[in-house]
Amino acid sequence: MNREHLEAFREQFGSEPDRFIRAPGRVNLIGEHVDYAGLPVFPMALQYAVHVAVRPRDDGLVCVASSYPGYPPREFQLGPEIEPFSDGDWGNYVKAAAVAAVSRYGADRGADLWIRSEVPVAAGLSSSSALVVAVLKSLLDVSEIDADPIELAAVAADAEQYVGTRGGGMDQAISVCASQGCAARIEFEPVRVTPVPVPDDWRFVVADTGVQAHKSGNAKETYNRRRVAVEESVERVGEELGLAAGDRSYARLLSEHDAGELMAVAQQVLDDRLLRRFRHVVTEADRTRRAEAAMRESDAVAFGTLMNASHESLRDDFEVSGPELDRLVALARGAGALGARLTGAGMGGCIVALCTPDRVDSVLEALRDGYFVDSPGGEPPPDLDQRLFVAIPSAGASVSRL
Ligand code: NG1
Repeated sequence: MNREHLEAFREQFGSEPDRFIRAPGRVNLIGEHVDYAGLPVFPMALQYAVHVAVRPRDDGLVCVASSYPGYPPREFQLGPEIEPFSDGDWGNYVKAAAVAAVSRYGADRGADLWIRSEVPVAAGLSSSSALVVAVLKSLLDVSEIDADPIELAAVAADAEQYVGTRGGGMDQAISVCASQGCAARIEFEPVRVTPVPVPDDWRFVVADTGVQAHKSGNAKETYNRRRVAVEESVERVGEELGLAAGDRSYARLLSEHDAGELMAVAQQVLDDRLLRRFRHVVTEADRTRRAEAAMRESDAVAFGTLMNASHESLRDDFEVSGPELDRLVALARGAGALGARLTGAGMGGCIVALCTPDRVDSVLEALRDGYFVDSPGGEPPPDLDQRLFVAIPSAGASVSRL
């Protein structure tokens, strides 16, 4: 709990909250743009979270306000039909959670919610999913509904589609199910979460380009187009391999063929654009599996090398990097990071770099001086702590009663 948060709640609603809900953002270490292909990913939850101060209401209204500029107060009635606000309105993330709370769990009690987010918005650190998970947990908690975490993760992932992005389920699963000190392998269909302890001497540095990729706005089309390309490719390759329509999944293809065989078939049936999207997914699946093994063996050099290859694939084959992301990646590598890559959907947002403890300061300094400070010896931006930091693998969402 945070005093300013409490006071902001009092000022907005004229009463006291009786519980706080916390849902963390995440940094994806590897396994990018493959969750919606049904393939495993490997993120960890951050020390930064969305916090909600909550007080139940008995009139069925959900009233929500936030500290974030540009996120004005919103209110609506809980019920079987909840019409969205206009396209791009932040309140739609709240409504997404409310629709799921009512339709999937029968929640019937409204609430006053005051939201404070430490997760940079539209930076590829999953601020949107942390918000959906935090509100969903809040609305279930006031209705005294105790949800199974794995089921909640899947419900939150479906819920977020209400805003129009056809995302995968990685962000919600890690925000709900993360374990302190661990990354996690997340598998899909059905969701499964396997914690993997992060070695004590590994440091993941996160740096935010400041280029925002709003998935309820400018980045939605690009993201959805990538997903369509990924789905179209697997359909065509699966068909060529004689699989029945319902069986043409990446998981099925990869269980029966190695990457070389799949690429040989793909070359016959896909145009250049789809071939590159397909190659990203197939090679990223392999990198993700090997990266998990490298973490289990504390092989930081191998992990870093796989991160580098992931970035190259996202830049060249998947085309979701950009000059700012490439620049941060180059600065981190140049200062001694073992690997660096864009993290999250891309098109802006953050990079993540792996370093040994003795290199952390030089990597932070290189990023700060080479990107965040305009001129040598100049001042960094006031929010530098949230834009450049060492990620601490943190626990999943939680509720605390006052
Ligand atoms: P971010 O980084 O939060 O925009 C998005 C998707 C993930 C995943 C990644 C790319 C949502 C809520 N999140 O994450 O499911 O596909 O892109 O790996 O759509």
